[in-house]
Amino acid sequence: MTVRISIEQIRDVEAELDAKHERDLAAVSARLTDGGIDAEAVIREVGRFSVAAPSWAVGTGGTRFGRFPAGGEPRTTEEKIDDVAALNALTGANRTISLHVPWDDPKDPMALRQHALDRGITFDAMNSNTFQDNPSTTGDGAVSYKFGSFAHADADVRKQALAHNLAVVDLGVQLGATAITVWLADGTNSPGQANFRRQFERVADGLRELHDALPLDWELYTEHKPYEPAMYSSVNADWGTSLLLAHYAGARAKCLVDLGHHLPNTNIEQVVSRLAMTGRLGGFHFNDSKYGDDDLTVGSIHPYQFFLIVLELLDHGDGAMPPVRYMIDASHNLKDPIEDLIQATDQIQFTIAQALLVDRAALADAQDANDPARAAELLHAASRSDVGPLVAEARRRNGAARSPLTTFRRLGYRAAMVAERGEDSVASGL
Ligand code: LRH
Ligand code: MN
Repeated sequence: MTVRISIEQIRDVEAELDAKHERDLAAVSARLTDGGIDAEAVIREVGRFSVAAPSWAVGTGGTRFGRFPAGGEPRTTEEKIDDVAALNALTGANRTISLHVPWDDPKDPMALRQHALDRGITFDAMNSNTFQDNPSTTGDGAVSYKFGSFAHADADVRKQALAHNLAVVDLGVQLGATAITVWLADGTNSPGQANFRRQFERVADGLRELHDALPLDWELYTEHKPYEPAMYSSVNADWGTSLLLAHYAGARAKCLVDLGHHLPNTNIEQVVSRLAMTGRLGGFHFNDSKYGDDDLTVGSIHPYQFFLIVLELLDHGDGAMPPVRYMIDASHNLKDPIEDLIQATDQIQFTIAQALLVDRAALADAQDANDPARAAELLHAASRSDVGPLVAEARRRNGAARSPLTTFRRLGYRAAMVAERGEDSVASGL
């Protein structure tokens, strides 16, 4: 495997952590065992978990007010895979990459597949793009997505949007992927601009055509979002609409929950519970937000909400993380993109370990006994636990780093990439 960060390098750099890690792990395991919790089971479940890295977030993100490249950014999809492989070497929990077409538009998919395989990386859900006019997605400019794609009043635009999505599926098949996520920017910017019902029906028809054309082992994910870039209405604005669209599209259509795609104060953990209950919870785009779709680091603003979301997932998975698609969807405007993905993955691993400490049987008893204080005590006991040594041990057993961000810096990966790729290399993406 030709990953630029090897297990040996990590072991060497982290050798000084061994003694303290052993002590901390023994102490935490003993405390949990006293509390009737199987620390080994927590370590195994954290070690089993993996979250896809978005190809569009290994470069620096920006806003309409500016973009400040980090230097040494990946210039090709191959280099993006190299960076995800380096990330995975450090976390042991980013074993897949999610591509976004045409930001990723490999000329030789089989060579790209081999490039990834040689680095222990496989391809997760593909992402189509009918929210920008790109020659390869608009039939060389034959159409424009300015007024939408699947929702567009013009059948030629809808046909082109379907053609683009089918091309993304075709590429995914060559890469070994088995799912496509469809996020549509389709909507309106002013009252009266379009008929809500006809927009919905056109999108539903388009998604059904796409669903029916999928290979039998594939799934389709509808991703809802209340606004942006549409500023008055979005066709797929919320989880209810997304569920309606999935039902309409077909049995292998499910809903993808991007945590940033909810209006302030939305109870996202309840949305997760509802979708899971219907069997149509397809996956996640993990991130965090303060105001809008800010694409900030997972758990950096609302860590307790994220804990409650993971707890709903464990409830749905009967004590384990259910087999849905986990992806990070973030935009790194100021932090080094790889460092931000390390912190996001670490926060997810940490939160899974904490949520696994919840005594779910006792919680159910407290709920049945209408004892909210007792219930809160059970959640607090878990969410206030230091599970760091368990997470570090899970990573160590995966051949990864116990202290991934410090080790990333000490290995000088970014400096090596700046030397190789240049100060001003820019990655395609947001
Ligand atoms: C839309 C979104 C979607 C992606 C894009 C990069 O806001 O969350 O998932 O296509 O970000
Ligand atoms: Mn998203």
